[in-house]
This record gives sequence, C-alpha cells and structure tokens, in this order.
Amino acid sequence: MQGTVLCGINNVFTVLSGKLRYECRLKGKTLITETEEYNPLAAGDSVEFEETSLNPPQGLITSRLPRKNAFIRFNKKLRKPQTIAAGFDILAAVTCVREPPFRPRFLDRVFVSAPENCERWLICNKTDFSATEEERKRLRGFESIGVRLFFVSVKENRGIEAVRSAIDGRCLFLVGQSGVGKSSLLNALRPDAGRRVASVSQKYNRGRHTTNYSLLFPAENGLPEIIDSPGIREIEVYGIEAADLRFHYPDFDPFAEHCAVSGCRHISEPRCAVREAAENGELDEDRWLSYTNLYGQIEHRYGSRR
Ligand SMILES: Nc1nc2c(ncn2[C@@H]2O[C@H](COP(=O)(O)OP(=O)(O)O)[C@@H](O)[C@H]2O)c(=O)[nH]1
Ligand SMILES: [Mg+2]
Repeated sequence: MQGTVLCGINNVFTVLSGKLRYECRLKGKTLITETEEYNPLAAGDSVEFEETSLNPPQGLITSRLPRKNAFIRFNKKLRKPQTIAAGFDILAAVTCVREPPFRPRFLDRVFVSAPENCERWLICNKTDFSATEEERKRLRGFESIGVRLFFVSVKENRGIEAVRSAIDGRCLFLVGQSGVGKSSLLNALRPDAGRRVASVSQKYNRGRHTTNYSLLFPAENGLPEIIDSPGIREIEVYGIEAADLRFHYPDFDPFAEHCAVSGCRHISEPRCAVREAAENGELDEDRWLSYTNLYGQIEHRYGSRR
C-alpha cells in the first residue's frame, strides 16, 4: 500500500492512505536511503507500507518512494542532514520585523536551501508592527531573486485571503524562525488545524519550541494542503559547496559579469564587481555580507574543494 507521511514522532509515523490515517513503524530497524540522515522520513514523503491492522489502522513502512523535492538543513548538533519537509509545491518563508526581530540573513539561507522546483514566497507577518525603511528595502530585495512577497497580519486578519487564493490547490510549506506566526497563519488558513500557538516570551522562557515536529494537513473539505514546521533557530545549508554558493544569488549576476577574475567567488578577489556594487549601494550590502558569512561557514565545514 502507499501513503503520505503526515508526521513522524519518535519513529512512529502517521501515514494517510485513502481516507485512513495509519499509525506506522518502520519495518526493520532502519529505512535504506542514499545518504546517512538524521531522519529518513519527513512530512510530505510518500511511502510504501504493509497493513498490519485495519481497526485501528496500523502498518509497517517498507520504503520511501522517490522524492519530488525536499527542504533539508544540516543539523549542526547531530552532524547530519535533517529533512524538514518533502514534496511541496510552494516554499513560504514566514517572517516579521518585530517580536522576534527581523533576521534577513536567516531568510537568505532559507532561499539558498530551497529546492529548485518549487515556487518561493516570503510572507511577512505582524504588519501591525511597522517596518523601518531599511527593513522594507531588504524585504523588497527578495523580489529580485524571484520571491513573491505577501504582507499579512494574522492578528488583524489582513492579507490572509491573498495567501489563500494564491495557494490555488497546491501544497504550501511554511518555514521560519520560532515566533514569527507560522502556526497562527496555518490556523487562519485552516480553521480545523487547531495548532498550538505560544507567545514569543513563552517560547524563550521555556527554552523549547511549541511545535517540535513538522505536520502535514492534507487537502480536504476544500481546505488547502499545508505543512507547518517547527521554529528553526539556525540554518546551516546542506549539499552546496562554497564554490557554488554564488549560483544561488541571482541578484549578483548583473554585476558578476564585470568581475576582473573569471570564476570570481566575490569574496576577496581583486576588482570584484559584486563587492564594489555592495560597497557603493547598487546591491544591498547586507546581502553580500550575508553571502560571505555563509561562504565562510560552508568552507569551514567542508574545506575548499576546488
Ligand atoms: N502582533 C502580532 N502577533 C502575532 C501575529 N500573528 C501571530 N502573532 C503572535 O506571535 C506569537 C507566535 O505565534 P506562532 O504562530 O506560535 O509562531 P510560530 O512559532 O512561527 O508557529 C503568538 O503569540 C501569536 O499570537 C500578528 O499578526 N501580529
Ligand atoms: Mg509553530
């Protein structure tokens, strides 16, 4: 039988097949996949399983079917790739400018880590707080890398309808820092979800996240398909070498053509047109600084291979 993983907690997976939700475990100790992973299955994965009971629905997962795409980060603590979600059509980075503070460099990493074959959105929530001119500019900058921007306030019920209609029957994956309002947005789009929402101070005081696993809400009763994910504090990108990082910054391209060194990586090369553009304000300087920062981190982890 085949089904879709809705969530996995401590190696117990909820798998939707037809109208039934099966409680599944893995058949055998581990699932064979190409690389060593922290979690071989994530919300949105398609799997094959054997039904072991129908009432209640239970089963054993025998394999993971090929993935259309996935959002993977490198889990620093465990030193292994960690899949946050798989098989989505739209990746929506959720952000806000206050509570918690705006972290554009985090967003840069989200879009670097986004698979090629999905639409990219940036949903700026909490517009009941006003953004500074600088923050607005940085937000608008994401449009130059093909990201669609939405401004919403779940609290004031603004902008939600625009998001709802843009989903247009596709699977939306919500990702972002803890506290930006992912679960609040999910609850607004899917009143049946009843996902727990916690104040930012509650989250920090307890030192843990309210939502600690990804959860897929399947399309049903005319409601959109959404994957909510736990708040991520940090993203270390996975599967991209430092030398290739520049290809994930399409806003650098118009300047990169004029770099003096061929194959310029825009770090410390002489007469680098990207660096010059950042210095003279033609390119957002923080985008370039964010790039060099991430470059350094990747190089530190893997070493320079070229
Ligand atoms: N001011 C304001 N607060 C909001 C808004 N949306 C959500 N919040 C609050 O932000 C906090 C974190 O929300 P939550 O949905 O749990 O964030 P998540 O960690 O990204 O899932 C909660 O206290 C929400 O009530 C908004 O539009 N404006
Ligand atoms: Mg949440």
